[in-house]
Amino acid sequence: MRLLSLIRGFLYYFATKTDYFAVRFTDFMCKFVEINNADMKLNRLILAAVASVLTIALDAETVSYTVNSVWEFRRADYPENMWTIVNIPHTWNAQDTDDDVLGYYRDKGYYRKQLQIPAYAEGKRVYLKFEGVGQECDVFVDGNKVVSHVGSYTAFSADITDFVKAGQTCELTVNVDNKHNPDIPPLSADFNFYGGIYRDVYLVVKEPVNISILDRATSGLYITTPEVSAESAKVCGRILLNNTLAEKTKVDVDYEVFGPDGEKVCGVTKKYKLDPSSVSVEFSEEFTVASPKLWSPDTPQLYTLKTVVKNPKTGEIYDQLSEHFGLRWFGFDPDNGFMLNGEYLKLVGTNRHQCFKGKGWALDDSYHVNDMRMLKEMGGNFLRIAHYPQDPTILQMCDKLGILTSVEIPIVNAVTPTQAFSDNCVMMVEEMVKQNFNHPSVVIWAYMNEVMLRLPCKRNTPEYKVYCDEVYRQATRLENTINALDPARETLIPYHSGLDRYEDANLVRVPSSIGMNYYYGWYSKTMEYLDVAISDFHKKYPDVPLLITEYGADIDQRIHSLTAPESFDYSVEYGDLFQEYYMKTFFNAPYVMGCFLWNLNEFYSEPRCSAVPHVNLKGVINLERKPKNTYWLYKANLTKEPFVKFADSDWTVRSGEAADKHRVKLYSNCDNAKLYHEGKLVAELDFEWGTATAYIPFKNGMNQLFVQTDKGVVDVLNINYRAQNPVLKDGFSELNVLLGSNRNFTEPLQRVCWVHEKAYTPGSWGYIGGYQYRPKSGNSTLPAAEINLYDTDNDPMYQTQRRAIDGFKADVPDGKYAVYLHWAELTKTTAEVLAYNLGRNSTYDSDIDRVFAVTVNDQCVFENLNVLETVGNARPLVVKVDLDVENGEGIEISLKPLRGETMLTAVRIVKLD
Ligand code: GCB
Ligand code: CA
Repeated sequence: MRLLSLIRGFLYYFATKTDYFAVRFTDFMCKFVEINNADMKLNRLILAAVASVLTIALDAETVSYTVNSVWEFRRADYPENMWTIVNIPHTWNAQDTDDDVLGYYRDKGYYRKQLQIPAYAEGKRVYLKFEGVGQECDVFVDGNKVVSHVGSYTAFSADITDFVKAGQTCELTVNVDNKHNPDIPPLSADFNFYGGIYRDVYLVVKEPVNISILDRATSGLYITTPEVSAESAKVCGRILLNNTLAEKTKVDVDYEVFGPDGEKVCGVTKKYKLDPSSVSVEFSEEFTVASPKLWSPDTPQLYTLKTVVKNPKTGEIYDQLSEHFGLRWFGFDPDNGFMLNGEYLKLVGTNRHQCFKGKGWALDDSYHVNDMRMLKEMGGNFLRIAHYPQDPTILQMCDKLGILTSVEIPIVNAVTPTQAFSDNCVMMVEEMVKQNFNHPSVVIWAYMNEVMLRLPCKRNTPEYKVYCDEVYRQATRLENTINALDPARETLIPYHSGLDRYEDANLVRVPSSIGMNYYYGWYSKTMEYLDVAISDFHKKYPDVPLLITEYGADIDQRIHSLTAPESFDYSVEYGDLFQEYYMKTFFNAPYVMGCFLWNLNEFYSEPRCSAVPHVNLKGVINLERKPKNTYWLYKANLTKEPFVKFADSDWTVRSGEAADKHRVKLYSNCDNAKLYHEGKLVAELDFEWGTATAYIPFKNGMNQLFVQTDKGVVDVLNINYRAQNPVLKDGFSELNVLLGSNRNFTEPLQRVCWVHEKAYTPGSWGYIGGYQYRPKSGNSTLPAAEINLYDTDNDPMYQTQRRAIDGFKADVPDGKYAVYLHWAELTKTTAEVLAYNLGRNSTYDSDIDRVFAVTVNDQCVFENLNVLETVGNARPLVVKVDLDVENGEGIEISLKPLRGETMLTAVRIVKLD
């Protein structure tokens, strides 16, 4: 009882204090109730308290809060009683998209929840709002279907008033299906299609006369800024009202515009009449704002339009809503760039996928917030929200931080030539445009990513012509829909590098700008071809604004290639070459309106089999949001506040030969810096394009690197260096060599440093005979196999091998040793052929028949080893051999072929004494 009256007192105080506090506090209380949902008794007590007070205080307010906690979930293929408790955001694919089994569950899943309807909902309207469910669903309240929705990336709402009772509990069920459906985009894509209720679910309680949330689940207030200049701006507010009463109703609507500092700029009260039982009736009002404070990435100042719907006689408030908007104008100058508020602004930023390590898409808001902060801190002023609309938090953050955006519907790779597919796309466009309408950060609506990539037939066939016509028809329909809904923004279609196919489909002049996704130097050709591609495009279409909607290289931060970095080795060094080249090219070309890195974050893509299987490694931050070098490269070139950062700062345990000089690379926006090694000045460096590099020897053990720039900022990096003496005499401890590989690989957990192979020379170590295995790919060969290794996270260790190898020798000193021999066969793979891999899909021998004998010093370890038979394909076989080395004999591993060629994957030699 004491607790109750305390709550009552609090509520009453806040509720009577101001409207604002009442809403906030109710919101808080309801969330509190939600969290304690499991505790029914406490729940009911609090609800009663909330209800008894809030009927007085809150009958003027919309109450809207998430009902995410304590749902029950069951996969349709599980036994009927196999319900588990889950919280929203939830997906049923978090694990099976990242395991060793190809494929993931794409079928039905059921959710249910005991939903409490607050007592204060008596006499009011009750709604549900879902921010996103993958990908089709039906929603029921106590068995009554209240709404269905198609598509994973947009919100929907339902009026459930007629199916619920205030103060009582109802059963909310959501039947979800994420099966492939040819009429729902995306049909295929380089990301996973997670099933489940993976974004927030809201319960909304409103007065019978209210601002409608039933128009495509928007807030019910659309704001346009048809004219903006430095002197003045025209602002138009369109409000949608519901009258659920059986009689005609008159309302007063107060419109008030507030400036970025909260000052009231203008306002007016309007009188409207609403017919009985009318839904989403539209009214609009225009304002003029003098000397507007313009919104831009440097000054993301937000105005607010507040609307209050009132009873004209009593002044009682029915509903109220405040929405942010920004005042800015923009457009393209195809020769010189994007213009914002009359000034050129090079758009530089990233794309983004909505997933995180171990979680798939089921992310709460804080993940979205953090990603946008990281983009802003990198200096990015643009986010291409590819390939689908994302959580509302993303655009809220972009408005607030000053990040321009494009938003896209999820057509990827291809279209289905059906009316149903086209209709669904039109519906998605409508939802996308309406739901994201008020955000000043949005300047482009986009659709159809690389839609000519997965052709259903050969080019230059009659079927191809039909497909091209269909793509054109669907594209123009989408373009017209967008222009009718929102003529104020630009439009965009992103292409892959096969421009001629888009010309075949007549797509070049459908949208107001073109995006190119370029991967020269990754999937095709050499990176220098980029220059040719962009200048050819601009020459051919001088009046078409060109944006670089994607470019990137997969990088695994554990892999370094010191001698010969190349594409598909996933090395940090190749990534650096690629990214520096691309950045300079785009920054030097004024006709490139913008360039958007693919991608902000690494992301899951189940069929991929690269250095980290199931993951696309092109993120400039990894799956856990640790920045890679490219992130710092951009920060150095885009931001002003002085900073300096060591490259490869996560590579803290390294190995190599004592005489090696090591790349010490720096990123900074300063002019120059002094580099110290163990307290001694070792280099004075000038930064160019934000980078500077020194080559210095490391000593065995800890090496402290310290840098200070002309602006006084500093960075420190401690490297634990495990020197292998070329002549393995003194202080030998261990040697870890990857055969058939030019890569170094550091296991982050065990901190074992694997180094690339070399040929044996007396007094040192290395392989004897054989060749590096390079799997064939469409246009050449690859440095490593694109095969997912079972039962290990150290896939890169096993994706290379040396074949026809006679042996491996290391002239180590006498003593006790453990010698670990690693093998893995890399044969047939069941992986799907990746469309976006262009010519880079690798092929493997399916008929490997390999038997060989292995001896270590004179000890026969295997008389006839058949790795494939022993452990199967793509599985590590690790054998530890104990050894006493005497009389300066060193270690010699010999392999003798019995059938086929010999093969060795890796060797680790550890001195035990
Ligand atoms: C593309 C696609 C994107 C892929 C990317 C890649 O062109 O638009 O969805 O993830 O290439 O990494 O291959
Ligand atoms: Ca799987």
